[in-house]
Amino acid sequence: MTTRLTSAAALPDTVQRPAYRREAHGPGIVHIGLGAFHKAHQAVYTDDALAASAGDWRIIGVSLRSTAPAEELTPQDGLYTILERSSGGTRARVIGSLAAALSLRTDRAAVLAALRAPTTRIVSLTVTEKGYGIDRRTGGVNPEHPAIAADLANPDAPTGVAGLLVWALKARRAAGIAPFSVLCCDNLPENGAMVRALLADFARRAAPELVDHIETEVAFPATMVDRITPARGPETLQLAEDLTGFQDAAAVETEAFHQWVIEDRFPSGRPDWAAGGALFVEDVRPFEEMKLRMLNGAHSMLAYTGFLAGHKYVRDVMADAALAPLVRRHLAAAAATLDPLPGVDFAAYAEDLAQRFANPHLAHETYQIAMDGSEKMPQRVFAPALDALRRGQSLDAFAFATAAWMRYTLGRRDDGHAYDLRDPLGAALQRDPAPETAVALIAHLNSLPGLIPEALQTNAVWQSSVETALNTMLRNGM
Ligand code: CS2
Repeated sequence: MTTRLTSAAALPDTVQRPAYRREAHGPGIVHIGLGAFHKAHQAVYTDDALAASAGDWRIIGVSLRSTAPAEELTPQDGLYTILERSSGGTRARVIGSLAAALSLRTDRAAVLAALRAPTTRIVSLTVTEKGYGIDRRTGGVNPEHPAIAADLANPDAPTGVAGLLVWALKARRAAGIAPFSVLCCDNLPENGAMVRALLADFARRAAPELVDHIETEVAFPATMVDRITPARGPETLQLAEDLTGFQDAAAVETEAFHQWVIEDRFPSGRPDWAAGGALFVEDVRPFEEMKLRMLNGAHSMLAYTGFLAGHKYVRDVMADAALAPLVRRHLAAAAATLDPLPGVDFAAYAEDLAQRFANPHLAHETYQIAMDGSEKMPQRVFAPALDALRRGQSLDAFAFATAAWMRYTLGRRDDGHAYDLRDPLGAALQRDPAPETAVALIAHLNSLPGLIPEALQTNAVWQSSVETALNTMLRNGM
């Protein structure tokens, strides 16, 4: 029987391992959202930074609800394998940047202590779009979000992102400890400013004396993050064991490509993430728009169409001769809504994306990407549609993607087989009885407050384009 991964010492030479003495580096980051994406992205950049330039920047990883990441990682002293899968083969690498893995549910005191510790100079976040509890209409908190509601009622026992961070910033300020920088790594537009507005609004309701501190003294650098990282498949752990010779309960699969563009505002310092290839810029916005509209927009479009057309994985959609051209059309339409970005060729970026989506070694489920559509469609599809409208460009690609998402919200396939929507708005999206015509379905989704922009709803070209596509999908099947 193979032994469990607990040390990098005995790994075969084919496996890249931490090129630094782990115990010589103290923690400097608390990361909230200890999922596959963090393990395949920020933790890898930090591993490179520690190897290149040292520093006390190891990461204390925290899960807010699940206990699984801590249970998998703690017996392995925080070590885990990433499998980089491309046409060139699979490369295994063991990452050492995690100093500890905690769960808020079972390690509450340790999490709070880490957030308060003067050594913590950055708190980074990957909690997915729905994890924050933002009301997109106001930019402030959504008081109906479960964690926001719980934490506003009981700010001294926080459970969600806003509650925890405001609690920690307050405790630090009272103790004379400088605030940490807050680094949002989720696929949200202007993610730094968005989280700042969220925390300021939470504070306005729970700790008003802190609003000014949050707005003027805490840094919220914006980021664009990219690495396609599917949920772990049944063969991931076996593959990790085959390549490393050790049993690893925490292995993740990802692609070879990775990108991180960061606004360089870290008053209390930061790791040398440029060593791992991170790009530091003045203004992240153009990069983030490009990525949200092209990669994520096309992803959502192909997830809804692909799932309903019976394709389990993204790569299967790209192998479908009817759907692949629609994905390329979407990429081109999204690119046309962007201002030129010096040094970036959008056509080449689109081609790279099509290749990445087609990666035959990545088992990325369309159903995974289809999740949380109400949180994703605004920045991925509606925002570029509004820009296309302003620019007098065709709306067809965005209307088609919207029709596919609308069709998906019915929660049943063409053959009647039902599936779970997995969307925080779930109950509101699905009306009972279900709308039977395209017009009725569009009217229902248009009526949900703050979801589909007015300017689209009142535009006759948009309406008819969505209706035509949706009618075809309903009558003829995806
Ligand atoms: C995907 C993203 O699940 C999704 O919604 O579009 O997770 C995507 O894979 C990443 O943003 C790639 O960087």
